[in-house]
Amino acid sequence: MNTRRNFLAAAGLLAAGAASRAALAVAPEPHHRAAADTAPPLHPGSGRPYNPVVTLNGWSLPFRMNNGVKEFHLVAEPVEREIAPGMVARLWGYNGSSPGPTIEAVEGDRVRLFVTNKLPEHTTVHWHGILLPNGMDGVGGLTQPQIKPGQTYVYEFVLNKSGTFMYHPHADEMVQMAMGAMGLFIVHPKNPRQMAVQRDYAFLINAYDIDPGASVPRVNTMLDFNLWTWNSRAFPGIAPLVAQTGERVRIRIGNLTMTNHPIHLHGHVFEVAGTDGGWVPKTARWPEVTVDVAVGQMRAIEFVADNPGDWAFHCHKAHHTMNAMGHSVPTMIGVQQDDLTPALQKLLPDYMAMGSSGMAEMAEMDMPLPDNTLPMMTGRGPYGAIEMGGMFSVLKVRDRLPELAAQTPDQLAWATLDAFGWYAMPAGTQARAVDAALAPAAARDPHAPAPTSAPSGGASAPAAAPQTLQVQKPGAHHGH
Ligand SMILES: [Cu+2]
Repeated sequence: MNTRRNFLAAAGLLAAGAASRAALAVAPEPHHRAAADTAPPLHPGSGRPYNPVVTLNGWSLPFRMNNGVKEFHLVAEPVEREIAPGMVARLWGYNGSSPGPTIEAVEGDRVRLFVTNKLPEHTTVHWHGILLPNGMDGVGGLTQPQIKPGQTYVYEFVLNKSGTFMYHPHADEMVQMAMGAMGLFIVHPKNPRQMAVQRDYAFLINAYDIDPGASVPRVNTMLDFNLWTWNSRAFPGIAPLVAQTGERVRIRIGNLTMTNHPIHLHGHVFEVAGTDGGWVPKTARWPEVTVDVAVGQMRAIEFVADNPGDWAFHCHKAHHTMNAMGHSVPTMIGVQQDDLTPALQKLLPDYMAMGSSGMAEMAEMDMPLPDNTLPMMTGRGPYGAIEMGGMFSVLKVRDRLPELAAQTPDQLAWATLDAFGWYAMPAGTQARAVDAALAPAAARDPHAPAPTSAPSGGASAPAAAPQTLQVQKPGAHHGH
């Protein structure tokens, strides 16, 4: 008991250091979770009250109170992560998952974080965005010795600011983050009524370069990643976000990739309510439909879910809403491949001509893929293939959440995409096919030169335009 008290006293004063055997004896038993579904929000059983977040396809790390200190135990280790059904990646993470579990605490809390290294190389943990004593910053070589394999270190500091933060190694950083070692660190306001929302979602943006058929990321990739993920999940593996009409929704986003991601929400206008530095004063917010989250940044967006429907929510870099593909795929639009296909199929029986009129056909094709490989574009909605992959999900807003109406909002938060079906559009509110003759003629710039009959492209010119573009009649009224 004496040893323990001495350790606890010392921990507050010293920089992060290797935990003694006595210290390890008091470290909380580490919690593990390997499942990739969304865990229910973890309501605190002790400590200050707060409204827990829902981590998309993730979970929050249970803690214990020890003489007023909130104690967590992270274990850095190799993990297996299902990126989406049909593909499992071998990554590095914490406590059984990549990303590691979300750490939730409250402004004013003193936290004690034990870190055990079960990776094959040394590591550290940097608490990204949190203001703390220099010795707790987790930069291997600069503020502490590296945590060698098998060692346990302890970090301890007081959280003096609420907001959305992250944790990740600051040791062999490029490799360890390319392998998926990272997590969210949420600090809730001391007053649970401050900044209260009905739904509080959180996820990290990450990216991997995993060859088709492989399961271990290439760790030397700088920019040319091929799997664009949220919480190490790609569409259709990313959980939907759910809200009831009128609810205030917060989505917290942290970016630990090597590039920026313009995150775009359909059907709603949001405000950036939180940045790296904390909360944005209400008077300083402006309306947005896309928020660019730069490398190393955190953003919390907020909006009232006032528009029922199944709304796309995705990164607006188009190649980030696709799964792994060869970058050397040539552009084939307009190329007639009919003659080539039989010849090539003699050599490559699985060969399919693709891309002559775009790539949409690929979403419907049953292409032969190597094992453990996701289709480039996938996911099915009520009207067919969604033709998406990567960083794409759906915000499902309903006036009433029928099948689950008896449950609490908290319980609804982790509902899956098919838990309550697709949005039924009210009559007359959906785009539909019509007879082209009913449409007004397309307006044309009167000063533009008349289109020539023979395109200059010669043999490789695109095939005839689709029928719908040929309805313009001479003398018809030109739109204005
Ligand atoms: Cu992106």
